[in-house]
Amino acid sequence: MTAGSYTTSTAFLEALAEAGVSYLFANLGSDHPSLIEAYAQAKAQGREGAFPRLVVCPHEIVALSAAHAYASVSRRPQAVVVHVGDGTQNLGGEVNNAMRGRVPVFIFAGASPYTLEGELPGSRNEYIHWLQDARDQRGILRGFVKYDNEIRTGRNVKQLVHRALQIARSEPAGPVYLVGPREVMEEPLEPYTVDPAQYSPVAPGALTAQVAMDIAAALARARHPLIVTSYLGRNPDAVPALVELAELLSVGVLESVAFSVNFPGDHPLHCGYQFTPTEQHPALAQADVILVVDSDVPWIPTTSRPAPGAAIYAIDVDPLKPTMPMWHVPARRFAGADSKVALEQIARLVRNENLAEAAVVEKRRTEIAAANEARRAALDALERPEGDVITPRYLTACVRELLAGTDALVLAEAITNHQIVLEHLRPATPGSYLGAGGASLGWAGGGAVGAKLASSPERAVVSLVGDGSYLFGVPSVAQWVARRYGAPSLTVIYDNRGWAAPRFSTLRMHGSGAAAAAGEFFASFEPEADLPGIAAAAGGAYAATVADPGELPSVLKDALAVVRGGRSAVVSVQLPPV
Ligand SMILES: Cc1ncc(C[n+]2csc(CCOP(=O)(O)OP(=O)(O)O)c2C)c(N)n1
Ligand SMILES: [Mg+2]
Repeated sequence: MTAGSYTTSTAFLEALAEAGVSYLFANLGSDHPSLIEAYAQAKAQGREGAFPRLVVCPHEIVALSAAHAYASVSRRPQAVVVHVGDGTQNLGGEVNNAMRGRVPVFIFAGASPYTLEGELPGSRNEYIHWLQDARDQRGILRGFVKYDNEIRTGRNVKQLVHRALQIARSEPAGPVYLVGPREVMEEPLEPYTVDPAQYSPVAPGALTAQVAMDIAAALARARHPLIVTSYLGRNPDAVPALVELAELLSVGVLESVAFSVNFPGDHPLHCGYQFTPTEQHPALAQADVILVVDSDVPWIPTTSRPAPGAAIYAIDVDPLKPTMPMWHVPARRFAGADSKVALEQIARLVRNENLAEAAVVEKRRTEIAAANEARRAALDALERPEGDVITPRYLTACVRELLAGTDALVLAEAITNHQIVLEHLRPATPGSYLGAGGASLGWAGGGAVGAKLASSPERAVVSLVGDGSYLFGVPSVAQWVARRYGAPSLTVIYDNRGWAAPRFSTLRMHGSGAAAAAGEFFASFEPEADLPGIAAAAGGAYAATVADPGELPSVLKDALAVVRGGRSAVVSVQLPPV
């Protein structure tokens, strides 16, 4: 390879940067010499800015989680580079998180060279090239990405990158996957350009006039209207649209399985949060008209469901969810639309057609606000330790006090404590709270790195994670990357020394079974590893473990001060063990 040569890899990296990708979270291998060479040449030529910044991630889960969180916060797609089929498999369930979280991430993996005897530059020259050859590399991710393709020539690699990113960014946004064999990535090219403006994401969709009117009229006529949402707040600009509609008609809002701020947690019309309820939710039972907006799990029918006669309308960027083999909501109308656009349309109709009856709206507002105030007061009363034991509710209240009045972004991977975290944190600022959106644990470790890189230096990134989730996130790697790239964050471990979730699931199925009788759920981590110590060893983090409720506020305060000083901190908060 001569100095200054321009290859498929050069064009590939240029196209990513031209499309707005700032970071390439990379785990490299024998498939990437042309990428490494392209970076070195760009540096030698003073053209580094023409490529995304490369962040070395010694585990793929951290790379994808970082790209995912960066893209969520910045609302710009980010890229991940992994090693052939093996690195692709190491992405694991994080691809599911990116898909379910509807986050635009571009994943590239090299592929084993397809020539054996030096026929082309890039041909096999290491033993590993035989062993890494996979029968259907793209098939590994096909169930989890919106688009996959192979780069077959450098001559149109830019078009392919832009097309993949156009698909990734168009709603429902999601991951895309390209593979490129070594020979193709080494191919010499004449430099060329493609206009990224020709690959903009599909414009947001609106409701038809008829559907908008049907929904506006139904909400206005209802005695007990309710809005249920899960991920409308992925777009923070959609939150004011929901607030406006809710206030116009005094509609209560229930956040179900929320991984973003969809509605301000302190709003009088906020009817609470639900994840896996064990009882019927009163607002769902009472509602006669329900508008489900952007939700995968608006309720769990076996436990908590709407009344049989309720009129249900569903507006979603992804109304039928074909990526979920089984899914249904008994709605009388499904509409595919952007939630912000749709809610603004409905609110406009309510105003223009004078659909809101002032006396009814005011009476309902008072009733809902009173019920919600009572619910919050009952929760407030639970915000205390039980004797000398820290409870998850007390811990979350301490975190809320710690962050009050500061610019903070909370990442949540609190699992059985998800609902408690939201009930006591009550995040109100759009974009100030983020979860993976999917079902695979280990997101917050890398997520905190990506979120911090995407945030202003003043903004504190604070992860609230289960001890199991902390370990799934490969904390040694996440903390190393955080230090190396100057992305400090505070991690608070809801440390119950094990997995409460499978214990909970077993007891719900076999409450009086043998496992319950024996108290054996294979979920305990005793004797526990020194979880903060992992972060100290790998990333130089400030490490603390706290069991005394009285000490908790000051330990958290000290840890946050350390983070503000530029160093990560991990605090294990000892809760009652599983
Ligand atoms: C990658 C992955 N593996 C396994 C699971 C199954 N799982 C769901 S919750 C859970 C336990 C999580 O433990 P922790 O983070 O400590 O939260 P806790 O249950 O204690 O609240 C497990 C193992 C999963 N969701 N994802
Ligand atoms: Mg746990």
